[in-house]
Amino acid sequence: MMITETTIPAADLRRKQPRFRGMESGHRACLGCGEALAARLATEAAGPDVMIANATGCLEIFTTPWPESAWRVPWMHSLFENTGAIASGMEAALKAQGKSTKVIAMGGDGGTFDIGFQALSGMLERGHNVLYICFDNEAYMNTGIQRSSSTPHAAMTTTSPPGKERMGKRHLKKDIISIVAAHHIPYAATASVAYPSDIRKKVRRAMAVDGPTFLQIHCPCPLGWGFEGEQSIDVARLAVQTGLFPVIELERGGIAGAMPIRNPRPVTDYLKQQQRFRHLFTDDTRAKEELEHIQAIADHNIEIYELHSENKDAFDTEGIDTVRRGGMRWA
Ligand SMILES: Cc1ncc(C[n+]2csc(CCOP(=O)(O)OP(=O)(O)O)c2C)c(N)n1
Ligand code: SF4
Ligand SMILES: [Mg+2]
Repeated sequence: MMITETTIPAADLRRKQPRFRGMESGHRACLGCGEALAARLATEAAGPDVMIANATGCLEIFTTPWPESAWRVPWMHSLFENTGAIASGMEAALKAQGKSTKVIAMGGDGGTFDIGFQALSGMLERGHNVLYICFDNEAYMNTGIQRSSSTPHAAMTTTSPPGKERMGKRHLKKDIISIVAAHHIPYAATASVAYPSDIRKKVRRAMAVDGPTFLQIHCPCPLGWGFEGEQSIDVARLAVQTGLFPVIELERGGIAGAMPIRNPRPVTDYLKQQQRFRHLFTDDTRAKEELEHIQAIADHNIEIYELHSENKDAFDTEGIDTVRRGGMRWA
């Protein structure tokens, strides 16, 4: 067929043909849910030729209230503890049928750092061709905000309340990306909902790898962290800009890239936005010490990943595309 000149402007064409959406709107997530945004961005970037295994958790619950579903791709609910095993089986079955459909496993931090960790480790070690995405909102949100091994030090949850004994969670956030990278998988990365083009780039990169890949996306939870839904992106961005959530890439266990921080912000800028840290802004004598401790954690991250950017960089925390209030800013 001859392609003839069209009178429809390209912008109109783009509007008439919206890009692929693996997860539709109209689900039941809270307003400003970081996890919902991250899942939408990731499935958009992955495209239609995927199958998803999704662990129990908020994402699974708010997208599939029987008999409805927000998913436009084949999707299966797995248990908390076996997402890695289910995804491995799906991949093996597709391979046996000679199909190239990519399997994506999805889980919250509880389902990934804690309960599903054994199956995840096995999946990575056996080299399955699966992209595992962890939506890290730093607690077991779906069951009422219990602490997980991803909950940051000093955060208040229903099972780590501040009191006489301690100021919120006593332990440190588990360094899951290093543990995953220690499996020497081809590609592992962290990302944040504040930087959507970075998420898309990393999903596409992982999709192109024939082997296990892992993406940890930092997803603020307005309900569990205690802030208004409209602040989600600001809070997510501050986690990166303070150094508390380093955005990095690893290949075969070694650091392959990092998003530099142009103007590192004090951790208090991030913490004071959230009710889960409100006990650190009281006249309790332990509060100052905890704030210093958290600042030391951020400084350590900046040092070990060499995140301080001395010059303007197109891909640093100020240069790269981010979501600003009132709409997207695209390069
Ligand atoms: C083995 C097991 N333990 C506990 C539960 C109850 N449970 C369902 S969802 C959930 C919280 C999920 O937390 P996370 O994985 O971090 O996902 P989020 O809801 O925060 O997105 C829990 C504890 C379960 N379904 N299975
Ligand atoms: S509780 Fe948190 S993670 Fe769950 S739907 Fe609401 S905002 Fe999202
Ligand atoms: Mg969680």
